[in-house]
Amino acid sequence: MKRAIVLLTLNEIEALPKIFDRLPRSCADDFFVVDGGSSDGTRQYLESRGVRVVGQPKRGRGQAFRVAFAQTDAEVLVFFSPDGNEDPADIPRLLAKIDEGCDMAIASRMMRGAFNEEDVHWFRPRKWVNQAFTLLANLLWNQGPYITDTINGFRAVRRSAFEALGCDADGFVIEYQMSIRAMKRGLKVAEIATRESPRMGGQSTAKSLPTGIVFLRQLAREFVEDSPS
Ligand SMILES: Nc1nc2c(ncn2[C@@H]2O[C@H](COP(=O)(O)OP(=O)(O)OP(=O)(O)O)[C@@H](O)[C@H]2O)c(=O)[nH]1
Ligand SMILES: [Mg+2]
Repeated sequence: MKRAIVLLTLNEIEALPKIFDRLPRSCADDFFVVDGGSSDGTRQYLESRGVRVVGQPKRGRGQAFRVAFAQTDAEVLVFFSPDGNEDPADIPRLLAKIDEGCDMAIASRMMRGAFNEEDVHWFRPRKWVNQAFTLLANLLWNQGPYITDTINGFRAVRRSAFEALGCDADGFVIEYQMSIRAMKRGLKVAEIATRESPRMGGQSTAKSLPTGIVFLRQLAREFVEDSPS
């Protein structure tokens, strides 16, 4: 089964060089980057390391996922964001879950044994909001085992599953849409416990309030999505 590791970048020049050499590239057949339009030298850094960098017609992580699938004939794609939040050592663990037969494997920051960036504080607004969206999705659509982190982008996805989901979200809500639709279609989703670390530099582009509103709107849209045939 052909596999690809895909990095998703938007202005990650501060963190990327600290992570790049730790990527387990030998566990995949293809390796490339989808870049959302970096202007800080991210693209130049990657090209100087001999990496294929693909641009996007429009900014947004949802766009980036679709560009990634169109760029490779790999049957499994694992998406990695090189900003410091994610541990490269989890990549082979996600791929192993796919090998065991699941359609999508998510690195969970919420399950037993996992660690969320906010767990160092008692006040965890982002985690709680994420958990509320996750609870709603599970209550509304999940007939299988509870999915603890429907939102994390660090995941491996089979091409057949991605095609069955028909996801059209453009931005940060793409992962939530993928998780919801995987539940609706009864796909097999597995999770591994991960440790989320802080950003190593650069800027987040996921602003909490606007992102929350987009998530609510997506939830409403998923109610009216035609049932899959
Ligand atoms: N290809 C692509 N990547 C993007 C785009 N927007 C964000 N990213 C990348 O997606 C990853 C996640 O974005 P972040 O801004 O870190 O969002 P976050 O992880 O919720 O926020 P932090 O907690 O600050 O890390 C990073 O690696 C970004 O560089 C985009 O439009 N296209
Ligand atoms: Mg991040």
